[in-house]
Amino acid sequence: MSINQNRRHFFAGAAAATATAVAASAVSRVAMAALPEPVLQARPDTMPPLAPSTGRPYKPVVTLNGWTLPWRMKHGVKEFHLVAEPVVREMAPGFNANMWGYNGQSPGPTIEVVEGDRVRIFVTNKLPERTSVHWHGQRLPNGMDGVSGLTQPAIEVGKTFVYEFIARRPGTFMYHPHADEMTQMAMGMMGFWITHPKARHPLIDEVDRDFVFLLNAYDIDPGSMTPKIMTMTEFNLWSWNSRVFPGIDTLNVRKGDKVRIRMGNLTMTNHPIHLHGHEFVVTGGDGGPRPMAARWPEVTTDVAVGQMRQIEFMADEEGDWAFHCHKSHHTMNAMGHDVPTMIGVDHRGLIKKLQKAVPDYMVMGERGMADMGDMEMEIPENTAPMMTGTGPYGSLEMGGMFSVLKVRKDQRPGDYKDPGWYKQPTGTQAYEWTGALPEPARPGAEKPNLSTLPPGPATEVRIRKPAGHSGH
Ligand SMILES: [Cu+2]
Repeated sequence: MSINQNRRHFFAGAAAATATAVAASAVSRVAMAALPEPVLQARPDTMPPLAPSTGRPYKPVVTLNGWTLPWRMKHGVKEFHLVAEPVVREMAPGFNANMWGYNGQSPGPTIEVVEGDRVRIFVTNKLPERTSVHWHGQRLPNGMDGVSGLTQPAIEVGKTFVYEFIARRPGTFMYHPHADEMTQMAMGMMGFWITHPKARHPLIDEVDRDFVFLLNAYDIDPGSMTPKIMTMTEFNLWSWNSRVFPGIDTLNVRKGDKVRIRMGNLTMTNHPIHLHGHEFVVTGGDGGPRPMAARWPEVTTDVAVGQMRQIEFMADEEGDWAFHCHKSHHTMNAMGHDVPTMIGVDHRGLIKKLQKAVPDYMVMGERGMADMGDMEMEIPENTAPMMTGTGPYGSLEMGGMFSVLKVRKDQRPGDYKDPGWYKQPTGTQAYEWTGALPEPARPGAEKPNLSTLPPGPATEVRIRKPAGHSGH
């Protein structure tokens, strides 16, 4: 089947899914009462933590640009209802994407339970194709592992399946389909899962703030809305919870808070996540909490494909601290790949000639890429600017996997509101030197005398510059 035929089926399927949604509402109320009513979320904002109303108490997490799924307690079982369906996700203000997700958003809602809870999850498939849900990292009966074809038949379009197991070990987990995975994850189907410890755990500290998000990536051409599902490695949007900077909310904390950040990587490459101004320790991963002897201070931790990492630190330095992936092309939004390096090339004469033919023509990268930050160049509608976001001192020249940890002494406990930009106290900020500049001393005297060196073999050196970014 050609790609074009696939795409046609894809959209025909989407129409079929809408028809299914209408049909579902015709099901009798009695039949529907057997299932918890699915809760949908329309907004991409960071929702306040969801305090547990029933069951064992715990301190809830905060999902960056996301939310936690409410449950109902039925005869001592926590019941959740996930609906797999097409959604429109706002990836950044002014930039929407057609995705697949759960309960109105991509990623799906975070599921929070307590160690020892019996959990029942209803999964309704409103996608145009079959699916399943795999509970990544959990101890559970084999038949609940959600691998379609291996541990269960796939959930066909319009069907609802039930997963049920006891959350046996506390930790940081995620969920995603194990059916047509490349398509369904490229379309945004994934979510976070936290199992809180049932009592004080020697390796799990209590924290004041506990943030969670998934690392994900999409390939959406500038000006279009639907991810290219045939893409395997060459993604052009690097996101946290399907948001790109400046669409990613800041992490707002009180000075002196103990902070935990949990991340899971469902992209197809690794991400060295870097925090400014503080050292953190990696306190756990997919396999559970780390033994104390395996914890040491870091400022960057690499999160490999399919891994979860939880980091913890004391937020004891006030300010606005950058928090981002350290692969520099992951802090940029969609762009063309085949751009030569133009630094130092003076093409003023050429531009004039070109602008006669193409009035809007603009050269990229003559003084680096910083011009892209406050670019006036026209971009297609529904496109996230490549490097953007404005701080108190101008353009940040960032996109993609970038956010800010805001540490304030007057941020109230439990308050997650953005406190605005930090005002550096007088005398604590880099400033312009306006005095005289002395000639720098150059090490000219130590230059080797080339004429006294023995002649080397005559070798022709060819420099081949890398083209494209394969292998990142
Ligand atoms: Cu990255």
